[in-house]
Amino acid sequence: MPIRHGMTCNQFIAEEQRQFPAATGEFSEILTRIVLAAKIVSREVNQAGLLDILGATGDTNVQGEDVQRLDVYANTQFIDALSRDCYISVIASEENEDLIHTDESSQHRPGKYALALDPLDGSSNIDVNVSIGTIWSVQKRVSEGPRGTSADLLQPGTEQLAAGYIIYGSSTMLVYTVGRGVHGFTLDPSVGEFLLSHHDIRMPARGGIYSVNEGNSPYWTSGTQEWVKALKGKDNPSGEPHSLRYIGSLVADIHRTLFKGGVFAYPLDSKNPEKPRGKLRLLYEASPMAMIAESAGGAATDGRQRILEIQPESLHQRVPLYIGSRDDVEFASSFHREGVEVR
Ligand code: P6P
Repeated sequence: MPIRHGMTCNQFIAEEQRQFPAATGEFSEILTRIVLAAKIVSREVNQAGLLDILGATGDTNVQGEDVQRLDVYANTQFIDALSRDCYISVIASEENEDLIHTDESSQHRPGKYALALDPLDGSSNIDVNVSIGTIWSVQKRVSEGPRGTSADLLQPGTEQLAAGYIIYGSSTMLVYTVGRGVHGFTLDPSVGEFLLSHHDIRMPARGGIYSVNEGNSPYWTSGTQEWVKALKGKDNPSGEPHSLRYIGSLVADIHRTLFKGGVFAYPLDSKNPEKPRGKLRLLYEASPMAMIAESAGGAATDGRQRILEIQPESLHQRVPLYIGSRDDVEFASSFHREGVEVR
């Protein structure tokens, strides 16, 4: 079947698999499970105001953040969809301090794959109806034996087999890559299918938008302050003062950057001394988004090196992030190479 606009995501996954005659279908099954969970979570997110599922649970997660009920729901749906008789052996989720070992009774054990998951990123925006999202990444296991280990997740981002996000916004879109281009699928709720709407998305080489929380500027390094000052002038890749757009929801800010170009950044800041390496997490935020950015012709660094080349040291490790158009990320990195220690 040729790739055509409007084909379902599952049809697309099957067509992509046909490019690999030796494929067993296990990897494709993982992708179709993600599609299923995305449909279920999208339904709840879009009805949240009606189903009294809004609001916090009163718990805090491993990040010390208030857990919203939809966070818990999304985490459960993705873990269930990928645990039962699937090929994932182990999951690292933002919502869980420790590794999740999937269904021990699964007939497919031990699974050959591992999943990193941010089940509902930007959840603080849930109650005010701002777009939120799920971020995911699939790796091949490197450990032996019946149960996955953290080593299966603590691999550089270059080892990711697939990465993607779902943005629950004015429409729900699933955007993913297996390293052969980035493709977007828009959910048609009337038929319950994600339909191919954006084939082979290419990020502009530069853009006129920068996206950063300027409220943190008193806590930035001098390099970051100089960088943002340059963006407000003409001495930058576009030659014009940039516009500032900041939604405060990573998936939404990066989704806009993917299509319009420019740069999103969450720099180091001295505001949170207990988070000495930035706010965003490497395994299930920066690394999957970096694979998407690079597959679309963009770039992603921590200010000094490719995000994809960082060797993770812990499941919930944080990193500074500069991601977006190639020229804009290079420009941002040029202000940060000397060192990333905050003042
Ligand atoms: P700030 C949401 O909580 C999140 O993790 C990302 O989605 C978003 O990019 C960032 O934090 C926003 O952080 O400190 O600007 O509110």
